Amino acid sequence: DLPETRVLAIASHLFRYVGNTMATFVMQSLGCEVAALNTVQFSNHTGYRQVKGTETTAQEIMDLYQGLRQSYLVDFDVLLSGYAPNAAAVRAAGEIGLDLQRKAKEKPGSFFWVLDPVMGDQGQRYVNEDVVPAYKDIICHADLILPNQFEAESAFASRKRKRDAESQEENLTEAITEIHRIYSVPHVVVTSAQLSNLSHSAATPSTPPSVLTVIGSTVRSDGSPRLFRIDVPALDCFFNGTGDMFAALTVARLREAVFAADPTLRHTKSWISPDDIVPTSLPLARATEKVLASMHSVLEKTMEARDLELRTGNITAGDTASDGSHEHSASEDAQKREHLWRTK
Ligand code: PLP
Ligand code: PXL
Repeated sequence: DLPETRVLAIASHLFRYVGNTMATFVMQSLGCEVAALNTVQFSNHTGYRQVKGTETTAQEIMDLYQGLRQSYLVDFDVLLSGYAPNAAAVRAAGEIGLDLQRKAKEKPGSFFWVLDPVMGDQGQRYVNEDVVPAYKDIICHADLILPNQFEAESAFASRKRKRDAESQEENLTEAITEIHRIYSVPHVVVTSAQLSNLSHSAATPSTPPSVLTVIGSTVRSDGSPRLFRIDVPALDCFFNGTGDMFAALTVARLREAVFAADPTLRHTKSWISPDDIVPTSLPLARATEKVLASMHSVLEKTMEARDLELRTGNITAGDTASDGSHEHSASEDAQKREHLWRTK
């Protein structure tokens, strides 16, 4: 019996489950009302060797938002902002977030901004250099940010990272503490990290680690972090769009966790304020546990489907409709497609 959750999702439109294509589907599946404002329309994510399509200019993003506003269509409970193709688009998303916050001022707690600062992964930045300072300028307005390990450590941590394996968790908790302190972001989740000091993981470049770590925190009123850590089994497969799925699941699950923690909120439509949270039932931690459970079961099925597709060209088990020649070319396509992004 949750109240309706209206989400404005600002991210990329792609033709597979990445970006807003992923986020919209996931949030709608979990009962949210989603309005998608697409920052690009691309044939595929930018990790492939070629991309076709168009970027939405910052001016066009603002125009679309102004249109929504002038038609009284901006009664959003949540803003989820993800991939933006350049610094101007990041700033446009920032202005929209600020405007929605201003609008919600009379009803404190009625609006929540989840910001996924999409900049890179696995040690590599895949957006222009000037996108990084653009995010640094806007994250102070967000309620929750969802960097991965690379984004948290390379963009938002001011202190030098320690290189030894034992310090990896410390690097992350320091980065989170700084995100609270310097950027005043009340809630942070580092969506995936590989801590090579875990005894049961063999994290070398050639063997993937068997464990992924998620570390998050909700700030206390004295500014200190209230940290939690969750380890999940890592699958031996590289996925695209996992960050987007994580963000979308978080919107839905956090909303549920907040309302479960305090049933009186059901009627006031309020979001979390960092101060009225009991540590043992931190809604952010409870939501993240659910997010990771969903991630794991979806990704396990995705991996099985991929293996089957590579072998036979069939996408789902039990699909026997296609004839042999068709199967052959479909599996060739799947192999070529993988090759395109793996060899970049
Ligand atoms: N892969 C798995 C199995 C995960 O559970 C997660 C997040 O929890 C990710 C990847 C997230 O990856 P990223 O945020 O770097 O896209
Ligand atoms: O999953 C992040 C993402 C979203 N949108 C586009 C991307 C990427 C990552 O490469 O290229 C267009």
